[in-house]
Amino acid sequence: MSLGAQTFDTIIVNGTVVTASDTMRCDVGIRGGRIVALAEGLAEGLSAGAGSAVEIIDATGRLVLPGGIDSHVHLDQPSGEGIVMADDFESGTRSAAFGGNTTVLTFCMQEKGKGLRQSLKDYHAKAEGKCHIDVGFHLVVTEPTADVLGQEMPALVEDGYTSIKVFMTYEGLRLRDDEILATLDAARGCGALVMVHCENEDAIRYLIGRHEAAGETAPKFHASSRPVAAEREATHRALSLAEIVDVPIVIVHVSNREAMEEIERARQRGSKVAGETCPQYLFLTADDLDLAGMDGAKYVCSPPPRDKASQDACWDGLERGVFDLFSSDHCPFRFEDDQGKLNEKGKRSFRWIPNGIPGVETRLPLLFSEGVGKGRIDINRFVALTSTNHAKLYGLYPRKGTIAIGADADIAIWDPAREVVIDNDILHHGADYTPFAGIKVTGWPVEVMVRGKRVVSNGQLVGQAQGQYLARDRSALVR
Ligand code: DUC
Ligand code: ZN
Ligand code: ZN
Repeated sequence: MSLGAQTFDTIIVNGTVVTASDTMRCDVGIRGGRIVALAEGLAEGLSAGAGSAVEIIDATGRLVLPGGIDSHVHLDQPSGEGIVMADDFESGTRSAAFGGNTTVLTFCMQEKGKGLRQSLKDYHAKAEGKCHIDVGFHLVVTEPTADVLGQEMPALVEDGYTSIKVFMTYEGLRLRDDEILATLDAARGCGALVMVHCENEDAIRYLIGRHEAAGETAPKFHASSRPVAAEREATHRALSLAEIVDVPIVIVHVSNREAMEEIERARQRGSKVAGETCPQYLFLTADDLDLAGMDGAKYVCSPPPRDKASQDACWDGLERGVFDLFSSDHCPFRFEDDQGKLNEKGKRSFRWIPNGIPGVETRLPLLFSEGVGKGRIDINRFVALTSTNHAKLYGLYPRKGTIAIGADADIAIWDPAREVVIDNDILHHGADYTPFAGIKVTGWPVEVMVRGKRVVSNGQLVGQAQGQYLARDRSALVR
């Protein structure tokens, strides 16, 4: 068959193309930023030499995957008095690109006293012109007033902001049960997908107070002040509240088996629930918070990493389909910094250590190496967990999250044999450490393109910051 009439800007040849459902040997033809052909022999008769208008990328021995979509990333977010997040939209999306990602969904916090629109305006200004990959925003509802729920949220969903997050913990952010119900009910009305951070704030506040009264202020007490039961109870409550108003939800950053069981039980009752876990729950434990001096502060995040049995449970959940999403929950703070982990108050008590760790660049290699490489999941499930399911759940599919005719040419080419020891020096985020230092992985993304334009090539950032804001459809889970 002649493909003579076809013209391409770029052809990826000789690679193994992988989607959430298929693995195939074919070339990928790209034109105008989109995938326009998947076939053998697309470059026959063309040469990559000077004068050829077509860029030919030889992917011999490599995997050609949809670019990663990390749907849980915090960038340039206000984080409390005197605390500064380590990544803005420039450094955060740069780091994400080097880690094989082509889209990140970040959080827009509703500032107290402001509406959602005003907060969004601020976040668009922070992101404008700075992003190396495509970006969307989840809305964090902190003040669910009648105006926010009745007017702003439905209008914003129509405008493409189709997901929101609510917190059950952190004084100042947490919503009470009636507020959560009202938010879920409003989301049901307009088709927004609600993500819930499930931890029982009252129990945590009590335990923090008890630790401090006993003089137990080291970083390791962050973990014991936020026990599994506090996450399990809140997970159960969030699922029950969603059931009461009959609306799908996403339980984010699940850290242990008991919370997983709550998700499974809700599904058995007929609820539509998506589950997310993150690298920290597979690769870290509470022992990491118990390092000498203040080093444990590097691992302070919420929910905290648990024990080995919980790690095994989370792997099991990835294998069995309890989890739909594997996200980084990238929420970076510098360690040696009085505006970061080691702020003055943080040195006095774990209560003041900012919660969150960097991980947007290491998410994919960690799961590829320990998941696919060790035979726990296959490569198609890897693609589903790290890209396709994020696109489907957050209204980007089929434009994003797959390699198919008509999709954006968002592609990561992987060297499946490259061995890398993770070290902060090789990463591109703004943090001064990585909690995953020392882990040896096999498999690394070597070329990354967004809408057909290379962003990372041969270990270098190339081109200008051309990431775009993504207006999104409603979630496949609410449709
Ligand atoms: N929740 C998140 O989702 N990210 C970082 C901190 C937190 O509590
Ligand atoms: Zn959270
Ligand atoms: Zn988060």
